[in-house]
Amino acid sequence: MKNSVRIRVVNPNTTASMTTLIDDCARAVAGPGTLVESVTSAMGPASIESHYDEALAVPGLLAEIARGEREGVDGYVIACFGDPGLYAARELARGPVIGIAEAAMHAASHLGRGFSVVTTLTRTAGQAADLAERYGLQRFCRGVHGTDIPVLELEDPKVRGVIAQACRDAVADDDSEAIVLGCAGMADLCEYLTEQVGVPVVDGVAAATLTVQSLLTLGLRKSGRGEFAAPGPKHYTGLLAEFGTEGAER
Ligand code: 2AL
Repeated sequence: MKNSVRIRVVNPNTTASMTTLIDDCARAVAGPGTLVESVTSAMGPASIESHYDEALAVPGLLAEIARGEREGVDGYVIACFGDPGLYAARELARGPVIGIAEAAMHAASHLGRGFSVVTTLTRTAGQAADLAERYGLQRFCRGVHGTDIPVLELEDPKVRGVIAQACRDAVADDDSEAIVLGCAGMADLCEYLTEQVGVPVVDGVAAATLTVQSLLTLGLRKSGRGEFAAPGPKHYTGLLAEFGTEGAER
C-alpha cells in the first residue's frame, strides 16, 4: 500500500487553457496524499477531433510519458476521450496509464445497465463506439451522440445548455441510465449536467484520476509481462529519431 502518489495528467492536445481546466477537475477529486501534475503536449494538434489529429497527437503524448518516467512519476492519465496512444503509453510506463474514455466507460458500467456517450463532433462518434468495443463494454454503450461543438468552443459558456439538451435527448433516445462525457473539455460541466439531466454523469478526467490513484494506493503497477512490456531497442530516423529506444534504460 502506498499513501503518497504522484499522478501526471497529460493533455495530448497543445491548448494550455484546456490543460488548466483538466487540472482543476483532476485536483478537485484527488486524495490528500496525491500530487496531481498536469502537462500540455509540446507538439501536435491544438485539439483532437479526427483520426489524423489523433495519430499526430501520439508522439507528443509519448514524449511526456517518457519524461515522466525519467522524473519518477507513479502513474498517468491520458486526458483525451479518444484515449490516443494509450497502449503505447502503457508500454513505456512502469505504473498504471489510464485513458479517460476507458475510465469513464468502466465507471458508468457500474452505475446502470446502459450508458450514452455525448461528445463533440459527430464524426468522432465511431471512434467512441470502437473504444466501447475495445474495452469489452459494448453491451453497456447504448449510443454515441455528437453535438457538433468543436473541442475549443467548449470553453464558451453558451454551449452548456446545448450539451445539457443533448444529454437529455440521449437518455430518452437510448433509454440509458447514465451519461459519459465524450471530451476532456467537458470535465468542468459534470456537476451542472448532473443537476440538469437527472442521471449520473461521468467525467473521465475525474474517473481516470481516481482509477490511477486507487491502483497506486493498492500498490499495483502495469504488468511488465507480455503485451505491455517495454518496447525493445530500436533505431528511429528522421523527425522521430528522438523516439528511438536504443540504449533506453529498461
Ligand atoms: C477530445 C478531447 O477529449 N480532447 C480533444 O482535444 N478532443 N475529444 C473529442 N471527442 O473531441
